[in-house]
Amino acid sequence: MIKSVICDILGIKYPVFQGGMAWIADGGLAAAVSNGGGLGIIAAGNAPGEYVREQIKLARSKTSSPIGVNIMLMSPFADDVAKVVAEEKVEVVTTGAGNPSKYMNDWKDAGIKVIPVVASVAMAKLMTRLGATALIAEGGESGGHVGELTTMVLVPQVCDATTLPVIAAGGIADGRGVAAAFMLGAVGVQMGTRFLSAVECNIHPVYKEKILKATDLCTMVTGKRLGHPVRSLRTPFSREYSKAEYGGMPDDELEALASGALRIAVQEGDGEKGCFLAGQIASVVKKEQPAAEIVKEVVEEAEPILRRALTWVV
Ligand code: TUI
Repeated sequence: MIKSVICDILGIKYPVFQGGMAWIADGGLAAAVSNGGGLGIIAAGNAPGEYVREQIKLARSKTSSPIGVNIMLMSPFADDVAKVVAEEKVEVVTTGAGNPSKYMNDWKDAGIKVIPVVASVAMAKLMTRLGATALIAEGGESGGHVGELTTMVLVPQVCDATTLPVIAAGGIADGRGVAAAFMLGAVGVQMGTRFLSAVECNIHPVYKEKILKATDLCTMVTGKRLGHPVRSLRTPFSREYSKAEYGGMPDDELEALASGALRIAVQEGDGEKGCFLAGQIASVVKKEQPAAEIVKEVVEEAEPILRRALTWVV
């Protein structure tokens, strides 16, 4: 049994968070993960506050365990969602793709535990100073919005820069990743790509199939030119976007090309027009299974790996 300080702080059984994947992580998935002893997280993505309120209520109707909401800070509705999470008093708020400083006091006043995603040491130090509960150090192996650094180098440097508990994310999808995260100083993990295969993950069957068939080199990063690098599966869409990006397409046309592509992947499974966000570890995701089973399995796999590592210490 692996238990860490983050389990005690949040009142969860296993130190496993489910990443707040935009358009994907709804109240149903979050509740399934929380019922399995992890921390289920509803993704606000680009949705308005009332959508998030509905999903919080849905999750609450399915679980009495703690849940989280992820706020994507580039969203035009970020202020709106920030208010809703305080009103609904969710146990945990995670943030991504930006700096949540302006919301921290309101959330803390509402008794919410704030766990920002950081992609640099500077952001880790700032969030520590502003009173975050813990930090998620997410490396660029992850799907979706990515920073510059890999998990391997980010996690130890963030651990050195903060006294807060650190959750590792990016490139973790099984027990080996969990064990490695603990070796780097983390006290928990966040996984996104692995939960795409969950029974309770409501994505188009084509999306799930693409994840189960993925190989090591099947993702790429687009969007660097506009300052929003995003990792997704190599598809006709991502290749076309990349060509346009490096071929000098004007910014507004480039943005129009991307708009709606996440929704199209998730809801329509359209391999031509969809943007299928996925991390570099997708190929270790082998089968569809209940979310609760995923949570338990990765932790149980990690335990003998950590024990075996110690046998090499003489
Ligand atoms: O947020 C994510 N991953 C995401 S968000 C998303 S939705 C989206 N839609 C369209 C365009 C772009 C995104 C899909 N995937 N991960 C957490 C994360 N946050 N990774 C890296 C960061 C990050 C980066 C910079 C956090 C803070 C930061 O600070 C910059 C600053 O403001 O100083």
